[in-house]
Amino acid sequence: MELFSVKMRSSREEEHISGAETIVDRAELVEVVGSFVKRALNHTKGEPDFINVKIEKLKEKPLELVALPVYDLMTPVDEETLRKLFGLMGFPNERGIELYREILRGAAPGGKVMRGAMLVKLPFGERVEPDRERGVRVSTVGIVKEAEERLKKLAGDRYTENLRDALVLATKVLNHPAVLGELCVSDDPNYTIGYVTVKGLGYVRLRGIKEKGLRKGGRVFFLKENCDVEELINYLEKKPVIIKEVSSYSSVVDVRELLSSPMR
Ligand code: PML
Ligand code: MG
Repeated sequence: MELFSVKMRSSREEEHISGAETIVDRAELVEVVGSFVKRALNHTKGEPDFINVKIEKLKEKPLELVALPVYDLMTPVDEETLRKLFGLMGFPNERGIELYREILRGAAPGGKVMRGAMLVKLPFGERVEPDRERGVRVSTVGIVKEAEERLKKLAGDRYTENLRDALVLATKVLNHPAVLGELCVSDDPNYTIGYVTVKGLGYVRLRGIKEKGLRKGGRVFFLKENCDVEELINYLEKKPVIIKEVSSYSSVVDVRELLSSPMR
């Protein structure tokens, strides 16, 4: 098999609109590029004036991972829920809430949306990403067709392309030993589901993480104190990862159910 990484990003007047990427076999390349361009042209954030599609042949065999278990929290999220999830991660709750609010304001200079993630380190949660405008972009990931189909089946009418893409990225991120968890708020104004991942638990989908219509969003990766940031960034950007299997999808009514999850 000849595998290729395909990446798309679009913007208007230099402001990021959307991005997508995958890893595909040579035979699927043309179809996938077409679908990415279509996606860029039909984004709810508006019409781009710049679309960049990059195709690269993989030089190394991808790391094969099983997707994180998904817990769909059916009750709307509030800051108290987020505090509990930061607690599970072992991250200071109040600093977590500050970062969440920073995302809602726009975490790049001037209140703009960052294209990539903030990196914050224990013990205090100071930001350590080298570029505060761009952040750190997770890249070179994909999911095999069978796993995608399985996720569709498990999630049923709660499946979205955003969920698929986010689960793939989040699985790669949390797989790194120095990552404790992640917080994500979509920057799509019409998409109000976000998530938190927690090491040893999984991916917790959070409904109503922002007000509908808000054109802000972003990600934070929570890191252990001894994390080698340069090595982590290299892994997140360059290491090819492909999701081979999906684990589970369960509904949760109260976040407290997760505190005693058998996974922990
Ligand atoms: C994004 O827009 O980049 C983030 C999407 C988050 C998806 C959350 C979910 O549906 O579980
Ligand atoms: Mg997005």
